[in-house]
Amino acid sequence: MEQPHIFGPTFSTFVRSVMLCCEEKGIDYSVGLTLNGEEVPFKSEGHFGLHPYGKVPVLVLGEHRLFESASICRYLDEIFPGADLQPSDPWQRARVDQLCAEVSGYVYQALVVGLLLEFAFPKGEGGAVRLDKVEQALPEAVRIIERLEDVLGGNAFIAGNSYTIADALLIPILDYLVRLPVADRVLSADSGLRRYIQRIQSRPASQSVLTHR
Ligand SMILES: N[C@@H](CCC(=O)N[C@@H](CS)C(=O)NCC(=O)O)C(=O)O
Repeated sequence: MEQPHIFGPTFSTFVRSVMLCCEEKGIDYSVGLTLNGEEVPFKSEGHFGLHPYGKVPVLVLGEHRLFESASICRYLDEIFPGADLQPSDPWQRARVDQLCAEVSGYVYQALVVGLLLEFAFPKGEGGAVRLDKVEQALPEAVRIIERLEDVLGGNAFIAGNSYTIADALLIPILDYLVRLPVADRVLSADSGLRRYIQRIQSRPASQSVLTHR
């Protein structure tokens, strides 16, 4: 089997999700804004040649090119040996798929676009964080966290009792969230979700991915 290349920077939450799936399954992979060892600048013609919307990640595997993080993770899970990252039961698998879409859509929008990017790439005067934008984003972030608390319930993993692609999509977002100066306003210090984050952060696969800069 050829070695997958994940096209994208390692600070991207979605790139990290695909890296996590590789790490959890023990797949050797390469990662970066490169193709066949050549640099492909972000938003360049070459990048749009790989991804019609100029986003990351893109999976490069032999002649195959695939975008959309959850689709990439599902494909890698199916073709490589190692731990299964999706349940075999159709209902449980559909629930994991639903969660993947929920995390990639609603959760990403509220927590990453609404909040994290405001701190990562401040657009205020003189490069300051726009605190009014942060305040506006907080209620929806709190609502999303409450929803995730409900989904988690008393389980060890976000979709039940085993690690799935949904955890790989979620943890890079939550890992950034807990480092924000406003983290305590979104996530209480002693909650099931906090303990979930710590548990998943401490997995060997997470340790090698979430510490990338
Ligand atoms: N639905 C896509 C979303 C990809 C996405 O939004 N990636 C972000 C990085 S985390 C990106 O490329 N942002 C750059 C941009 O929007 O221009 C997926 O699941 O892969």
